[in-house]
Amino acid sequence: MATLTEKQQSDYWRDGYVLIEDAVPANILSELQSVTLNFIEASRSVTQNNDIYDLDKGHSEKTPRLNRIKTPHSVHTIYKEYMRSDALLNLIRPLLGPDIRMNNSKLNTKAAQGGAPVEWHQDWAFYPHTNDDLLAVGVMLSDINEEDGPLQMIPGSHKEPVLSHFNNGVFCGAINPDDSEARLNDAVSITGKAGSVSLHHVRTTHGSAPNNGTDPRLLLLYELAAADAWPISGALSTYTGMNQQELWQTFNDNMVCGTQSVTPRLTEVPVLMPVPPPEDASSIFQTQSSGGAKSAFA
Ligand SMILES: O=C(O)CCC(=O)C(=O)O
Repeated sequence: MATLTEKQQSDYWRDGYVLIEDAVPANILSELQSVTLNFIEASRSVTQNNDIYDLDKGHSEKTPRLNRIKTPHSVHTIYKEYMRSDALLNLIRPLLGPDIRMNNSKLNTKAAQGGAPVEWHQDWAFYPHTNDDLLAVGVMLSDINEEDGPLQMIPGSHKEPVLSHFNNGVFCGAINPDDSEARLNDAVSITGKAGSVSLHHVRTTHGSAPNNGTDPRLLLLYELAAADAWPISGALSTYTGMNQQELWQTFNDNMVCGTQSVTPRLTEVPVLMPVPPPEDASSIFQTQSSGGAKSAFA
């Protein structure tokens, strides 16, 4: 079973990301793939965004085109089981410690031949916490080559300032591509075979171009946090509107391993709240488009 080597750990802390090849056991990978393809099939009858699907432009019964399956862990147990398996946790515990909570999951199914880009951003701008021991796991469920719109990262950006994600005074969830501090010319593409896993730090600048390949680009993402990283109130829409019982229940339901801390660890982290919001902040795609983010990929 894959574990995170010392070298992979030091690469992660140096670059703000790391790629682990052949990380998903074959039986789990094929189940994740077949469940995901079934969800894409089932989207044929869906005509507008709902709790499960975020549809891409041009979606139809004949040609399903999805941006994303919104919260895979809540629609099929396999996504939750893999998240809690040692196959995955052996890669994460060396970086986040023994107590880990999931904030959210999503499955970005970037449609073939033009599926939507994700503009450059730092996840931290969307959900600041009391410390920055958070990362996103990207599980490749399809082979992802350069033409498929792979994740791209800016090495070392997790140690640099958090950049503006605002447009005309509104949070637009994207860095202006003209911002020279973003160092977009340094971008590295994270390509690999299905079953590879990437980990990126919550402050690493990343984005992805449209999918110009012939198949959907399937990337399952888990947003994980050390359990003593508490979301700063008002930042994370996942928890907004919950009463204290609901919040506590959700935190505990979302524990991936270990126990939920009640003593947030406060560190010296730069925070800028993601408000005022744009007209539609229901997902990163809507935040970036309704917030008028300037595209780096148009
Ligand atoms: O799917 C991608 O290429 C990027 C995903 C991402 O960064 C996000 O959803 O926050």
